[in-house]
Parts: sequence; C-alpha cells; structure tokens
Amino acid sequence: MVISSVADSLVRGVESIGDSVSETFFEPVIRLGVTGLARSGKTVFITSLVANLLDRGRMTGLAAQQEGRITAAYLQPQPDDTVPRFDYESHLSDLTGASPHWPDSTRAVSELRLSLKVQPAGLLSGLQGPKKIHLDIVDYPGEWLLDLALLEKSYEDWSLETLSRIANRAEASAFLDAAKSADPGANHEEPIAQDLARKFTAYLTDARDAGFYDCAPGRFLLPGDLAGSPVLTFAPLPIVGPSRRRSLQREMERRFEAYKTQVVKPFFRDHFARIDRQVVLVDALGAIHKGPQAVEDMRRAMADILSAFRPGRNAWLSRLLLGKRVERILFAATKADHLHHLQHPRLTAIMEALTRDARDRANFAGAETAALSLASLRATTEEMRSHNGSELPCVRGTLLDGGKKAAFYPGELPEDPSHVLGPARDGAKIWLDADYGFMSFAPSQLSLRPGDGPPHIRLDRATQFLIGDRL
Ligand SMILES: Nc1nc2c(ncn2[C@@H]2O[C@H](COP(=O)(O)OP(=O)(O)O)[C@@H](O)[C@H]2O)c(=O)[nH]1
Ligand SMILES: [Mg+2]
Repeated sequence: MVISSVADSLVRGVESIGDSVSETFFEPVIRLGVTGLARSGKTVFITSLVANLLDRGRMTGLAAQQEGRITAAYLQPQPDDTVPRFDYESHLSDLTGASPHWPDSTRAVSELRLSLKVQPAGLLSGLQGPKKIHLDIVDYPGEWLLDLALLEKSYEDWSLETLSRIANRAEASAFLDAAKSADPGANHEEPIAQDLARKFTAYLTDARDAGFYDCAPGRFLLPGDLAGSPVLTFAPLPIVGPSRRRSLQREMERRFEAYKTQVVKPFFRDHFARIDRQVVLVDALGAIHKGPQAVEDMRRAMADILSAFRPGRNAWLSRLLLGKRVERILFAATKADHLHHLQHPRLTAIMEALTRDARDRANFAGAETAALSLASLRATTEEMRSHNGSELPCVRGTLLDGGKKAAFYPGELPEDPSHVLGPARDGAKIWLDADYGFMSFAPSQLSLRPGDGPPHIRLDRATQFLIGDRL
C-alpha cells in the first residue's frame, strides 16, 4: 500500500515538472476530458468540435472568435506517444462525406492536440504578439470512472456485494449457477476460473444491453488488448472466510488486486488526474425514450461517475491529485436536434435535475459546473405542422432506417423535470402521462460554405464555457 502510493506520487511529480518546464510556462496547455457512457455522443462531439475550431464560421458563441482574436488553428502531433490518436480525419469523412453516416463506435481512450493562435485580450493586447494555446482533447469511456469504487473494496466485499446486487437479475442466472456450484476453497484450476470469468463477462454484457449501468469492472466490457489476460479472468465468488493458499479464492483475490493496480490505477494516474476541463455527455433523450427504468439507472450511473470528481471521497485519488482539480465541468444533453428548439429549455432542465446531486458535490469541491443541451452535428431542420387544429413543433430529417425524409414530433417534455425523474425514482415501469418517441436520423448531406464547420446546436456555447476563459 505504502510503496504503491509513494511510487504513484513520484511519477506524478516528475510528470508535472516535465509539463511545466517544456510547456506550461511558455505555451499553455488545456487538457479537455470528454466522457460519457457508451453511445452518448463522444466521438461525434470531438469530431465536430475540432472541425468547428478549424473552420470557425459557426462559433460565434465563442467570445475570442467573436472578437476576432483567434488567428489560426491547426492539428499537431499529440504529446503522449503511447495513447492512440483520435481518428479525426476518418470520423469527419464519415460524417461529412458524399454519403454521410455515423462513425463506428470506439471503445478506448484516445487523444488529439489542436493548437490555437490567439491574440491576447485586454490592456496588454496591443503590446503582445499572439500566444499559442494547445488544446489536448482526451476521449475516454465514462464506464471506466465507475471502477474507482473498486479501489476501496477488498475482493471479499466486492464479491458479496456484487452477488447480492445481481441475485434477482435474469441476465445473471447462468453465472450465478456457476458461482454457487464453485468451491472457493478448492485448489485453483485455470479452466474453472476461465469458465466463471466468461459467464460473468457474458452477464455484464447482457446487463448493459438490458439498460443496467452498474456493470463494473468496466474493462470486462471494453477489454482492448487485455482480452483473455489474467487481470480480466476473475469473477465474484460466494466467500465464507479467509482464503487458503493455492485455492480458487486466493487466485481470484490476487487477480482482483492486479486489476486494481494494473488497470484501474494507471488510467486514473495517466489520464484522469491530468484533466483541467471536463465535459460529460449524456444521452438523456435516449434514456427517456427507453422508459423510467433507464432514466433511473442513468441518474445513478451519473452520480457514481461524478463521484470521481469529488476529491476527498477516495483516499488514493486525493493523494494522486495532490490538490489539483478539474476546474470546470459541463454536463451536456446530446442529440438535441431530435427536438424543436422550443423544447430545449425543458431538456436542459431535465439534465440539470439528473445531475443535481453530483453537481452539488462538484460545486462543493470548487469546480465550476454548468448544464446545457446541444447537438454536435445537427441532422434535422425545424418545422411547425398542424395536427387536429393545433400547431406541433416538429423536426425533419433523413431516417436512418430506409433513408426517407420525414417530419417527427417526439412528444412534449414536461416543464417540471420531476415528472420524468419522479416516476423513474419510484420504479414506474412505463410513463403514464406521455409517450416520448425517438427517431434515428442519419447525418444530412452538407454543402458547407468556406470557413464554416459542420452545423451544430450550442457547440460554441459549450466551448465558451469549457475553454473560453483561457483564450
Ligand atoms: N441526431 C444526432 N445524433 C447524434 C449526435 N451525436 C451522436 N448521435 C448519435 O449517437 C450515436 C453515438 O455517437 P458516438 O459519438 O459514436 O458515441 P460514443 O460512443 O459516446 O463515442 C451516433 O452513432 C449517432 O447515431 C447528434 O449531434 N445528433
Ligand atoms: Mg466513441
């Protein structure tokens, strides 16, 4: 314990010295974290953000742009040689090419550096030349933040907690049968460990597909190059006492600890701890469409995810951060182009309510927070349609299914967010007073004017909140 914490802070110390000598003093770096659960819209957000910072015609909500102070923007090699580069060019050509389509989902951390030349504002502006500011954008799965809670748990606590939480889930029945018939005290045999891990992973996958978000350890679902390795070959067991040497339980315990030190900690140390500004993307409309249970699950997952931004709660993390904290956190409801703008304030209100607990805590920790609704890539246009004598605010776009154009009225979100969150919290099975539809639209064919990035909704306002004060 002691040894690992000393090592962690040493690494961080050396790293921050490196940062400050080579860059921070001369050329400021802003590390922007982009996270959210799977399909929340991270890839589309980053692609459109970069495209709109390179061609800034649609970024009038970004003050430095409005004031004409951004003189250049260009992509640069990123500073971290071991992190995959965010594949901006191919995502952009997916979205804006001749037959536009949504990019494939990506499931690991990636990074991109965009550099801006900015004329300083204020008194000294006439005396100084433009300054260079690097924006390092880091894309990482929100699911990985859920693993933070594992650090404080022993294998035994985690096993018993997990088994009781999933006891009544249909998706878990095959795994639970296997776990019940396994003998934690028997000698470790690899085929048995593998069988348990495989069934546990299958359960996690089914649970996630069924809408459960409490699917830790996160890397079981997104294994990348760790697939099949011992750090991912463990599962919770019905434990009754301390483990015996060479037993199945002892080996599972060892792997659980290895997962914490070799998978969870490096992520927090190498990525999370270095973030200055954070945007958390939430597909609130998608959850509302799926029903009250999905909304409640999402609310809980958000609270868990955001506890990572509350330093002090986790002793290891606070030591690692050494008082450094994320300065600004934006909670953004994505895909707002599914709604006519008349309904956007209601979506934002739901977003605010959905993250309220977590936001209060983050505020307490000194971070500035805000919520808004946005569309990274606007796929629809708005229109009013008459229906039974009243005018309905609709959106029109190309349907993903079949490619026809259609206008769509998604239903009216309530003015009071508690009408959505209340039934969700109380365990309602369906929405009683409304039905919230959801259409999947394809990105539309674009013909962009020179200097304009792809169309969006409030991406410029989001950018202003996240980095505007540093430009
Ligand atoms: N209409 C619309 N759909 C979006 C937008 N952003 C994301 N989506 C949809 O959400 C899906 C997931 O987005 P993606 O960026 O891949 O999510 P990630 O898993 O968080 O990286 C996409 O395939 C689109 O169908 C948006 O701005 N407008
Ligand atoms: Mg992605």
